[in-house]
Amino acid sequence: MSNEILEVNVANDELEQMECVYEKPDTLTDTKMHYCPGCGHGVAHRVLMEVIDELGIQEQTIGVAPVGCSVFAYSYMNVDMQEAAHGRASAVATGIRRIHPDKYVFSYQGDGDLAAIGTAETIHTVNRGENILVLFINNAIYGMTGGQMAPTTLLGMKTTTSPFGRTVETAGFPMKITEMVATLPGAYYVARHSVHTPNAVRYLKKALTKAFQYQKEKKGTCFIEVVSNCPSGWKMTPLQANEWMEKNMFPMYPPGEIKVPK
Ligand SMILES: Cc1ncc(C[n+]2csc(CCOP(=O)(O)OP(=O)(O)O)c2C)c(N)n1
Repeated sequence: MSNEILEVNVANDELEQMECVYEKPDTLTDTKMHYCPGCGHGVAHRVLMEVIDELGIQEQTIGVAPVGCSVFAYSYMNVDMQEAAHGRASAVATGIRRIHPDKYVFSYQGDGDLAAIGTAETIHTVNRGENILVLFINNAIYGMTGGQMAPTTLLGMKTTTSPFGRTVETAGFPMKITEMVATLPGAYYVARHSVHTPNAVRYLKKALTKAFQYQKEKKGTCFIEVVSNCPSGWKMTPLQANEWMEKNMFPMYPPGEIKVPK
């Protein structure tokens, strides 16, 4: 239920008697998000910002968001933010972290961004072991531009540019870029989680907390994938999208820790 509906239906004195079960952290602004109902981006934003809030590093954190559905992340995330050109977020984050070695720096990137136009930047950033967190939101399509096929699109998956389903013959195999970067020596911590259940959120929060700790210790690149949904692009209800994601995305992109420090 949105705040607007709450304000209309519930009188102020009734509201005062209600128990507050959740408060938005200071690290999220009051700006209403533009995301579609059920989209994982909004939850991923909240989880990331909750962790930054709990670690007390709001003033020391700088985020980089490129083009994609999360292009307005700077309006929602109440930390210093820098926009990057499509695919270039990890390169921009590299520059920021090198200039500010004592700040916490993250990039927040979609799969079209990170695994298509930004493949080179992604691989070289991790290979150099840059002390940043790369947060990779994989919804298997280009969400913002209308649901085109991405490198992460599943075989047989219908998108606006693969209306009969992705085939190996024309588009190759789904790219498991998270497993690929885990093979690079610069990758210190690599994990894959999701945000579609409370339990999944708990795992992601733990992973993000570790990543910021490792970044403080200058251990190298931390890379966390969030397998996410796109109800609008997949043309499903939010519930159907989450069920479809579990059934179809998880076999290809299984949640769990992929590379952990020895
Ligand atoms: C250099 C450049 N090429 C292409 C585009 C068009 N474009 C904008 S967003 C986008 C896809 C974003 O998809 P993804 O990174 O998966 O994020 P999502 O929207 O799904 O969260 C594309 C191709 C652009 N803005 N700039």
